[in-house]
Amino acid sequence: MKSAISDVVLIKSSNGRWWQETLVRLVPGIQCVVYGEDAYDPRSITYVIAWDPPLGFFSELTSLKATLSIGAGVSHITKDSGYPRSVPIVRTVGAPLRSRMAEYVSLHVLRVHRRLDEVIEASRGARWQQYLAPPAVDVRVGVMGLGNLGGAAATALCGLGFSVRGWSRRGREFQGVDVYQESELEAFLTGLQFLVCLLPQTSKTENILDRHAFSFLAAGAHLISAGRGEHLVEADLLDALDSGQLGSATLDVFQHEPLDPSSSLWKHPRLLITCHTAAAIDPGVGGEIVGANLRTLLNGQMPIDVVDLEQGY
Ligand code: NDP
Ligand code: OXD
Repeated sequence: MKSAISDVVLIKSSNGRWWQETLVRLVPGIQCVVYGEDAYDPRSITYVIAWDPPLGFFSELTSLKATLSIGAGVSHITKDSGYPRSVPIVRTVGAPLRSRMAEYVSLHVLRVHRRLDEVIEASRGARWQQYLAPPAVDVRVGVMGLGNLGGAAATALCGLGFSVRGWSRRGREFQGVDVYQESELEAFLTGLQFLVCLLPQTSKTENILDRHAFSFLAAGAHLISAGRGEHLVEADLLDALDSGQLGSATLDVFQHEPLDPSSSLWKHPRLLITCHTAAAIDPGVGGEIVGANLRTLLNGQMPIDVVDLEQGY
């Protein structure tokens, strides 16, 4: 490793001390300071490891060489217009996140498809009630975003036998999936019975889950939103649920997290809230991924999971 001694890592996380101990163990010789807890000279900071830094966080970090996002998404960093655009951002991705997201999407598509909530209710009420589901091949599921996570979800859904469509910016081919490109959004949405959103948050994808999008879906379609809360227009969701245009929604991400206990979303009978855990992995595994990316950077190389700041993801 070339330069660990002169490099200083600033950590911004609610779990800052854990990250400090982990990185010092994984990257011998590295100095780490924790935002909000340790004193440091901003000009000495060469790397940042962060989740949801406050606006203005980067303004005095004049020696910054790269930022490592604790998370696969980076909108929590790029939302700051003061982020220095020449400084690369590396995101945290890998097989553990992919299999977690594949589990989450499969779980909730199957829960709705096999009417599990009603099955549980009948069982609790000692009612012998058979709920039959159509064959999976007759059910159209659309996945928005066919990247690391959307790709894993689409592959899992294909494996379960669903008829899977995918929507991505470039519309690149994807095995087993009927792929649509950015300009084909309406054709992609038309007649879907399930819509799964695994897009990154960019200026083009914000508010994409709105009444216009819902109007193309099959009546009573089901939404699973696990990309970012900023994709969803909450008022349009509630209207679509109340009108029956949507049959249910499963939401993992929100504009403000944690979701306020007074939010009406918690109370809607056809809404299931999960708490940004769709692709949550073991912290130790996440630490290993970030540590490996930091070692690559310190060796003077760029990790493969560097973000295209022009595209915003
Ligand atoms: P990737 O960057 O690997 O994939 C993004 C996908 O979105 C690509 O297929 C890309 O198209 C597509 N896309 C981007 N912009 C557009 C657009 N304008 N129109 C159509 N398609 C578009 O991201 P990941 O799969 O790793 O992660 C996706 C998001 O999931 C993250 O950004 C984050 O917000 C969220 N996330 C949620 C988690 C959770 O637990 N809920 C955990 C981790 C991440 P193309 O293939 O052409 O580039
Ligand atoms: C995210 C993550 O980016 O949890 O949402 O990794």
